[in-house]
Amino acid sequence: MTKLKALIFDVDGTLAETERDAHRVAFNETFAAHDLDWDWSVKLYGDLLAVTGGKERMKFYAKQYHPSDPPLSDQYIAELHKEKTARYQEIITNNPIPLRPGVRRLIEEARAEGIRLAISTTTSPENVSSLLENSLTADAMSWFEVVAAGDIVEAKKPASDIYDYALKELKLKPEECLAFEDSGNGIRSALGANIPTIITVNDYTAHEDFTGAKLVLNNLGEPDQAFTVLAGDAGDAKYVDMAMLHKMI
Ligand code: XBP
Ligand code: MG
Repeated sequence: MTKLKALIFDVDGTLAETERDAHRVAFNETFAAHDLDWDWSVKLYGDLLAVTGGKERMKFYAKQYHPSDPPLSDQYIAELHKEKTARYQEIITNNPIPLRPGVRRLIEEARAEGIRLAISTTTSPENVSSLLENSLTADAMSWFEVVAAGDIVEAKKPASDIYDYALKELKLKPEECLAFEDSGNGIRSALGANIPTIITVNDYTAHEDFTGAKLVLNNLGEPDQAFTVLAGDAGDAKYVDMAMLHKMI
């Protein structure tokens, strides 16, 4: 029997609902500050999430939605993104975004058991630390042995590179880990690295294809707030805890 050794968490949409009210707002504030006639509505942003990575998303948007405008240089996109990143951090520091149900409980339980923790995300590393320090605990970065984030790999999710990198750094086999994701791009990335994956959906991702997931849930649940199983078999469990995860793997 394989022993579960590490949990690897996606960030945006999985640990916290950061996209609509933090990333999106930071993009829009940056566009306005640069007199760019771009405004990403809640609905449009949902469509744009198909492209992972802020720089990649802006490039895609410019090409698809403003095809006759002169193309923006990589340098200008990088400048916009740097500013967007600073604005994002300001937003989540001033108004911390709560962790999703069950996230803190599961992470604390895993730590207490000596289960290793890692992050695998498309967003920039400084955004990960801002979120975790503001929404989990001040020294949260020391809780995660590996933070695989942003441009550390060339190809972002749905490519498996970021999970391959996390596995390499953890020196673990994929079957010794479990990944937690919220999106179709995320699960393709994790499964591409052969890591069993649990999905917690959100409003932006609920309609996506989660073929191959161990479980698809509305959230991780809490002892007094059972999860809803959308696909897969959770047995008798009503919320995700370490006992349930050890049985699953
Ligand atoms: C989600 C993303 C990110 C964020 C924006 O990452 O695709 O691009 O929307 O962050 P994940 P950046 O779900 O993998 O955590 O602007 O820093 O890319
Ligand atoms: Mg995500």
